[in-house]
Amino acid sequence: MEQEVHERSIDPATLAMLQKAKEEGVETAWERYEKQLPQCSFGQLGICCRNCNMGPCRIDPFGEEADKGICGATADIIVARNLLRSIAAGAAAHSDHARDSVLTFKKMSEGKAGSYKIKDTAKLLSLASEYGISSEGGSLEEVAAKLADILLLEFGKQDGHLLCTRRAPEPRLKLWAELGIEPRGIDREIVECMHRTHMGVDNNAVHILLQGLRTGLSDGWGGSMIATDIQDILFGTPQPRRSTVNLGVLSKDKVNVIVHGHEPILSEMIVEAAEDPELLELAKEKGAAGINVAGICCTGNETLMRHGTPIAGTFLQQELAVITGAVEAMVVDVQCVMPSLGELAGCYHTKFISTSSKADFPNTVRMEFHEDKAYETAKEIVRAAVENFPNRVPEKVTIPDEKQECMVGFSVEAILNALGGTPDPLIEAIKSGAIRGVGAVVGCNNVKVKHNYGHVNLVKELIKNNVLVVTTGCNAIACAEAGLLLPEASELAGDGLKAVCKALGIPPVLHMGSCVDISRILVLSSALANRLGVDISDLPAAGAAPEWMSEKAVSIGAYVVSSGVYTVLGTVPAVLGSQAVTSLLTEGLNDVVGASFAVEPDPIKAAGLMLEHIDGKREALGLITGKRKAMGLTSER
Ligand code: BF8
Ligand code: SF4
Repeated sequence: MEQEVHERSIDPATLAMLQKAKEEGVETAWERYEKQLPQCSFGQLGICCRNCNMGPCRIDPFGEEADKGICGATADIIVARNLLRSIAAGAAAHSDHARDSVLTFKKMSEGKAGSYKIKDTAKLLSLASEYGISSEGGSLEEVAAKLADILLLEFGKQDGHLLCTRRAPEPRLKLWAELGIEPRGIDREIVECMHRTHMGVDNNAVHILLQGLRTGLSDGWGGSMIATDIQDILFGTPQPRRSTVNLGVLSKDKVNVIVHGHEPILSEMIVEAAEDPELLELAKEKGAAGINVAGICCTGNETLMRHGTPIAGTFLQQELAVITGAVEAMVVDVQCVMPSLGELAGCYHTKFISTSSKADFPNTVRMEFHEDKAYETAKEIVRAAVENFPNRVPEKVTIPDEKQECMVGFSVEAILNALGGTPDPLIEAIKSGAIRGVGAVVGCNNVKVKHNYGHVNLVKELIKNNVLVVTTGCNAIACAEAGLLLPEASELAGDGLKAVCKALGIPPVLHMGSCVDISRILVLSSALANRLGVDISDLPAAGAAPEWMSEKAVSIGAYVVSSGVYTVLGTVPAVLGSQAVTSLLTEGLNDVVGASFAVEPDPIKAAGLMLEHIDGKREALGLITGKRKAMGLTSER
């Protein structure tokens, strides 16, 4: 049965564009989802295997027909192997992005990456000292070159463990060592996943899953962390600033250029090129009032955090941006880019420009982007957008009114700054019970969930219960669209959190960046745990991904839980076909890494699970619990 348009999102701008799509007869992810229904239940349960050409094999979940693949692989083995391949793909995506950042950084240090510069010298020097590089007497570029060399080695490392992991608290490091899951070289972990899941290699579900945890860790405490650090040096460490979000940020009279994908290496240059006097002059000649750059997905988060560039939408709004009829160029690099965009762009005047040597799509204009002539290419891209402005068809243009203000830019450095230089005020607020705990809410949109419903309701429920929320990725954009990233949103928070937010002038939901910036959440968790003299798993903290869809989210889940953070998923991972894997993920992991997953599609119930977990941790730490506080008691005993 066809779903009514209003059931698809809680966001009015999204609904308006879905209605427009319907009237204009263009298809979006929602229609394609309906055509997929009912989705294959073997796939949903994770019990089909195509890892060799004797297959595909599938296991009968009712045990009446095949209970093994042709090679003898059971449901447990097949589910675990499929999960491991997803983790590998997710870790590869984050880490390959990181590699490109470091390669650009290296070229910059050699003077071979024309327009890139060192933007945050303090961060460069602090990383140099962390990695034991002397900055005495050498130029900043020399220091950068040495740092780049050390970081590049992390990808192909054959001996020892990843250096970033040293940022984790001592007890966590010890635990990883005991379990044999300390990540080694980043590429090595990913390659080993592919090897282990080849036909006839690793056939023990627990053994396979441990490699999944290790590979996840090589992403969170490796690739993602390196990407964040290097991007901060090259483009600046985010600081609090204001901006706007949602489809209403598109301009009626300016040239609209959307940057979509994940790598700021490209979007930074586009933002700069859009201010080029020559192109602004050309825009005027073409009848436009200027050039407006807006982001989608995580590359949008990167430029939002560092420049306050507005964001046009989350993952599920990428097609809707084109449907406004007001986008001159949709410029994409890698990850989360729907291949449908090419055909869709053909229904409007939009130029769909792909730029990465790794990612081509149907019906794109290819304008490949290389660091040595980054600015020149960015200018060419923006020029193509400007020249496309006269092709805009006024009758086809509808820009929704929704344009929400937000406050963003909460890097760890910015949070510590807001706290007066140390995490102590936050710790005191947690100890006193003013802040009950910290919730990390992250991840995608997924057509299986009403767009933004899971994100917004879960976060609202947490802040109402005095949980300070840190957010990244599409959750951050969803929260911004709902007005939750404003200091004024503390009115929706419980009294304790409200008072803290008011005193510090911060929103109750802190935007910490893109998905690779979940590494910032790991660093913050370590700082809090170290200050309290405990492990991350002892903190009154919990994570959630209410609408996740991507394999990157699977890798993130693996490293967040292995780092000790209980995590609630809003969409069901393809593991239910194996009782053993399911119970390991939802229970067994507790005994292994001190945290586990839960699955709860209802965001209010999901928040309830997180609160329960947070209260349990408060109690274990001897802190005042919500219940005792409500009874007017000020201490635990
Ligand atoms: O890396 S949250 S839909 S945009 S995968 Fe993609 Fe998911 Fe959005 Fe960013 Ni993250
Ligand atoms: Fe079937 Fe085994 Fe081949 Fe998978 S690896 S397709 S289960 S025979």
